[in-house]
Amino acid sequence: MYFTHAITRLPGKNFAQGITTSALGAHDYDLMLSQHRSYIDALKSAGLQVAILEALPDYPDAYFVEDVAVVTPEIAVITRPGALARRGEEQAILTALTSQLPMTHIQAPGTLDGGDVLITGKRVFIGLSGRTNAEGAAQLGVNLEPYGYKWTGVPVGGGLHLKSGVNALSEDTLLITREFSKFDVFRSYHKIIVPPGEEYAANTLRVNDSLITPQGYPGVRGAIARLGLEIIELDVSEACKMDGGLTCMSLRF
Ligand code: CIR
Repeated sequence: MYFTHAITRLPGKNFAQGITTSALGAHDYDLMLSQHRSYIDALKSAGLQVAILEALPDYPDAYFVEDVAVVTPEIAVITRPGALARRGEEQAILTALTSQLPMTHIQAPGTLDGGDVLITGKRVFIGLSGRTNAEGAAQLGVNLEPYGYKWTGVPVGGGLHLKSGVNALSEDTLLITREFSKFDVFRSYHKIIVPPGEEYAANTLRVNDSLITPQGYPGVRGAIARLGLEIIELDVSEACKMDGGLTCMSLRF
């Protein structure tokens, strides 16, 4: 969880044409840009050097860069996004990562979205979701095993991604929805269970000594404040309308 770099991508004017299941009202591009700028500022204030890539007009969801690569200190695995409309975004991340790390790719028929990949230390939980299939999960696992990682598939059920419902606040503490907290695979972790109605805030991002959390979830804020880390609250209403959140908008390494 100690990172030095992040990659982000600017949302495009057509960001509202991305995939969404939410009906949370009208979209506002200027507001999206200013919220995205605040997000970048938060990453910088947590100590990261932040690359900002240009918007991709053909891919309105491309600013959710987390989904197109899984980056560990040892290797970058370029994904094969599960949504057809997003297939191709992964090519556009290559140049940003090429100089940094050895690289490998998820191959067809595997599909994998980075939003389904939760890494704590050398443990990797891979959500089996509408976006990530068993083949994609296994390919990621096999690519990481040589570096000492152990992986487990986790059925995601109705949500978009695994990290829509569970994220690591430290190597042994998870912020987790009640539903995921019942899963045996998470039994050895301390768990902070998000209060009912605050499930969106399970997508809280630990960066170095900061926790970046969505604004407007007082129960989660109160619970995570006890960890003694700096809390940065951000309004991410526009990304939320597109089914995205804080982890989704960057790659950290
Ligand atoms: C999608 O449906 O793919 C985007 N609208 C949202 C992706 C959010 N990404 C993430 O949770 N990692």
